[in-house]
Order: sequence, then C-alpha cells, then structure tokens
Amino acid sequence: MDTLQEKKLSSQELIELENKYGAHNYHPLPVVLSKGEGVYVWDVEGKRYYDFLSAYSAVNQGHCHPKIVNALKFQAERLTLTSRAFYNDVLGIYEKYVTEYFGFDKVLPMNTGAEAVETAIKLCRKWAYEKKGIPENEAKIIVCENNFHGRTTTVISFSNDPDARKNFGPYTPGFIKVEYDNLSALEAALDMENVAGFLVEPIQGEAGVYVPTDGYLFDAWQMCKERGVLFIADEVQTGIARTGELLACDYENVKPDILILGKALSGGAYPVSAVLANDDIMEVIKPGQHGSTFGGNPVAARVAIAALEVVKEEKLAENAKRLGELFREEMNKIIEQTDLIKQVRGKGLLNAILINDTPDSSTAWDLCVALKDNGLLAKPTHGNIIRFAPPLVITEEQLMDCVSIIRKTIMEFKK
Ligand code: IF1
Repeated sequence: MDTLQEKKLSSQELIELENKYGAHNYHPLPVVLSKGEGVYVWDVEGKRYYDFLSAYSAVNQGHCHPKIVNALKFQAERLTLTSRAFYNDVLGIYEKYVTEYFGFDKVLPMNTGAEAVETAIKLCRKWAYEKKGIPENEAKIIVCENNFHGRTTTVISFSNDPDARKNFGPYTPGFIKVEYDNLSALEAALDMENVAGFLVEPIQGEAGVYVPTDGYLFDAWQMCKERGVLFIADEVQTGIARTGELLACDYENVKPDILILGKALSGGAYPVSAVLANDDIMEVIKPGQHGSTFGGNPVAARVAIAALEVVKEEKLAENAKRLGELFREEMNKIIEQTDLIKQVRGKGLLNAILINDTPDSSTAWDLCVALKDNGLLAKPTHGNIIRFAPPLVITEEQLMDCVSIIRKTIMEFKK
C-alpha cells in the first residue's frame, strides 16, 4: 500500500506523527495545512486561512501558481536532474534570462538561500586573494549585528542570535560585526586591513523587519566602492518584488557587486537560489572549485523562469508597493485604538507589528493563535514582533478583509 494512501489522518494525528518521528527544530503554530491556492491555504479539516507569512516570502507569486506548477510538471516529466557533469537544454536559457533580468554578466545557480550566501562568501574571499591581493586566509567580511543569512556553520558563526549559534562551534573566523544602519561603524570597519566584502540584508527580516534609514544602503555602497570592498546584498527575503521594487536595493539605485537570491526565485515550488555577479568577480571560480548536485538542474531552471515571468506579467512589485502603503495606513489606524500594538514598520508587503509586551512574553504567540482561529496565519519573529507578509498577488479586497480580521482579533484580545 502506498504510505500516503493510508486513512485520512486528522490534524492532531498528523501533529503527533511530526512530534514522534521528526526532529524538533521548529515550533509550528498548531495548524496542519493540506492545500494552497493564491493567498489561501486550507487545513486538513477544510478550514480556509489567509497566508500572511508566504513561507517567509518564498510564495510571493501565491500558492501553486498555475504557470509555475505547469513549468514544474512539464520539466519533471522530461528530465529532472543531470548533475553539472553534462549540459542540459534549460540551464543556459535560464542563465541568460536571469542575468539579463537583474543586470549581471553571470549567475552561479544553487538551491537554498544559505548555500547561496556560502557561495557569495567563497566568491568574495577568492576574489580578494586573486584580484585584490589580500594575503591568503586573511580576508575579512563585514556583517551586521542581528543579521540572518541562513543556518550553515559558517553563516551562524557570524550570527549573534544565541539560538542560531550556541553549541555549534568551533566557528568560522574572518567576519567583523558592525551595528546595522550605522555608517560610522561601517566606515571604521572598512578602514581595517584585509576587508574583502560587506554582506548586508537591505531590510533585516528575521531581526524584526528593520528598515534602515533612507540613504544607508547607498552610502554604504559608495563607501565600499571607494575602498574596493565588495558590496554583497542578501535579497533572499527582500528580493523578487517583496518590498515594492524588484529588489530592495532598487529603492536607492544600489547595484550590488554580488547579489544573492532565493525563496521566491522559484515561487515556493522548488528550492532555487542564485548568486549573480559580473565577470571580473565570477571568473575567479574555475571548473571543479565550487558546485552542487542539484545546482542548476533543469527543473529549477524552468521553474525559476516561470516564477520571474509571473513577477513581471502580474506587476507584483507595483501591487506590493501600493497595498503595502495601504496596509501600514490601516495598521496605524488600529494602533491608535489599542495599546496592544506599538508600531508597524516595513516596505511593500514585508511588514511587522511590534507588540506592546516584553520579548519573552507569550503575547505575540497568543495573538497569532487568535489570528489563526479567525482565519489568518502569521507567526512571531523574535519575541514580541509579528511579521505580516502575504503573497504579492493579494487583491485590495482580500487585504482589507485581512485588515478586518487583524482589527477584530486585536480588539477582542485579552492578554
Ligand atoms: C528558518 C526569515 C529566518 C533569509 C535571508 C538567507 C536565508 C534566509 C535574508 C537562508 C532564510 C528563512 C529560514 C527559515 C525561516 C526564515 C527566516 F527571516 F525569513 F524569517 F529564519 F530568519 N538570507 N530565512 O531570510 O535561506 O537556506 O532558508 O533557503 O531557518 O527557520 P534558506
């Protein structure tokens, strides 16, 4: 008997299976999803919810977008994986498409965001030794306090989140931490010796959707350029139209030396990530010096083309910008009527509200459970911050329906 054909299990039974047989590396909200379409997801019992997390901004194009699913199905029935030991008939077309789409000479295709960040770090270091003349093993990369760039050992080596870092040592050296959105701190670090790159999130997502001061990214980029330091933008979460522009860097016309993409690069249908750079940087990687079994596979390539076409065809950045402004306006009206929420912040449809309670309180979690009961799914980031990030295909009518759900839940909420 096919394992999945066993009798239909209830949410509770499925939760118990995950608890018993799955590592406890997450603490999910108590809801078991079985179907997704556009801005909606349904649980096992058939209850419909608005998805206000979008799988951490991987489902910008909406759940199971037909164009993306058809691309996935088409390629899955033809050729799924060749490895890069051989060429395939989709990768070159995708590489041309994605490099022209974002304006770079070349792309190095990977699978997860963390892999792409690791790739960018290796690329920056190798460039530093072979092009900038930094002594081998002496390259330093500047990162920001409260960063989130993934969960691999090197990446958590420069995290300051104890949960992400503790007891995973020994840690990878070669990183300098500076305060986010602080140009003088960055300048001081840039004046240190052997600095190769500056790795930054244009908006710090996991930290709680921290939008830096206008001009910070541009000035940081200029300071790096003046010193021959690579500006590395991690747009895994902020990219692909999420913040109301194709890239968050576009707000300040910043052109990163290395651009990191993931998540919505595939619309959430398949793990696809990418590192883009121009030839003078990308050419330091020679055959056999970096790779991945699945990186650049034909399914990923075809899915990513479809996902990027949807962004343009459905004007998702424009929609995110317009409805993001409306959402923050509506949240600010609610904030005036309650002392439960202190602030709303964000750009486009990457927003978060600050709960008026201590970070170690359960208020944000409890509010998310109440939102779930009222048909909207969201999850706290750190402590007292709830991220609100619906798929970018959301309509104004659906958004206003969600605002009503959020208002109702907050007004009825008892700590
Ligand atoms: C989790 C949030 C966390 C990212 C940025 C790289 C990666 C991420 C800016 C790595 C991944 C995910 C990971 C997931 C929860 C989510 C997340 F910020 F999006 F909410 F954790 F901070 N750069 N973010 O945001 O990409 O390897 O996951 O494909 O680990 O719990 P990945």
